[in-house]
Amino acid sequence: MHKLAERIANRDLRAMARAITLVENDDPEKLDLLSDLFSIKKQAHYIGITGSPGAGKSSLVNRLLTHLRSQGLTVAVIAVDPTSPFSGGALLGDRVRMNDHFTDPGIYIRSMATRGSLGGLSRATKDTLRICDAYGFDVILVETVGVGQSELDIMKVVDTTSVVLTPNSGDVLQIFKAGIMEIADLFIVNKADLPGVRKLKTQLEEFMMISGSKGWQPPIVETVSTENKGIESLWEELNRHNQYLYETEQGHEQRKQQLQYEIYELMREELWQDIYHSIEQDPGKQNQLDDADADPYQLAKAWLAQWKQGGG
Ligand SMILES: Nc1nc2c(ncn2[C@@H]2O[C@H](COP(=O)(O)OP(=O)(O)OP(=O)(O)O)[C@@H](O)[C@H]2O)c(=O)[nH]1
Ligand SMILES: [Mg+2]
Repeated sequence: MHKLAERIANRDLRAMARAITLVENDDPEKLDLLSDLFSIKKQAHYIGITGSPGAGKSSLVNRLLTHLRSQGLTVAVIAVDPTSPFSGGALLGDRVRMNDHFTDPGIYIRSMATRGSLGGLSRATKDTLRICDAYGFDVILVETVGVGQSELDIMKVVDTTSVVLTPNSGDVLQIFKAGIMEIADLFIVNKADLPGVRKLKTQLEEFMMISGSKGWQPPIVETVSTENKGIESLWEELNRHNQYLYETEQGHEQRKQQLQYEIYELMREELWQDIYHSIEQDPGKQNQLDDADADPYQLAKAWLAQWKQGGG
């Protein structure tokens, strides 16, 4: 077993942080380490929380943390900011709010950085979830800012995707356009203390009808995170979805598809790494790029053929 995996199995927090960095940096040992960790993971509940900037995601995460800790559950929070190459920015703001939790060993908070990882941010996020799972966290929350394509990809790696909306924000249309409607397992109407809740819910229901059903009817939960309202119902619904995933035929089917998607992604990444490095290390190929009239179709075909010949 990989040294780091052994240490993580023994609940060494620094080893866990080290493993996450290794994943972010596309270390060659990555797959071996992750495979070892996979064998000791417990099956934590991976929960994604996405939504427009300022919708109240961090406040909700904060409230959920307190609620889950009161039930004796341990929680890891992964903050992902796809718009920033280094991340950090979003977390800095969150740090202030999540301060009360920093000394609690049952809580781990970390922001994800891309650092040009070839596998992309969603891949690194999934691996990070697995690492936290192997360490033994019961629940892992992934907070991501925005409702675009990168958030969509990140949400594909969690078990339960929750989308935070606020009244009178125009969020619904944006979410619908981005295709997030189809993958949402739960809608959180936060800031339910503000006017326009009923209208928002009606809109949501209409869009859900257009988007069609996937066997699971996404519930709509109202919360006021500033007043700690609706957090218990939110947790109940999140749990209900987890049960759906593990205890129903459709849930099983959904997990199977997710597994297949993951294997394809891993294979794609490995393959691409291999091709990429073989090209980068070949000065002849770099020279070919100097030709202003270089035909990209021909070159792609030729380089691929050479890579295959080279035992790729
Ligand atoms: N009225 C009201 N304000 C809220 C509620 N929840 C959060 N807020 C406020 O909304 C603002 C944004 O909250 P955050 O939790 O930082 O939102 P966020 O979605 O994490 O924001 P980003 O990470 O920047 O995208 C803060 O000023 C909160 O106090 C709520 O239920 N009602
Ligand atoms: Mg936030």
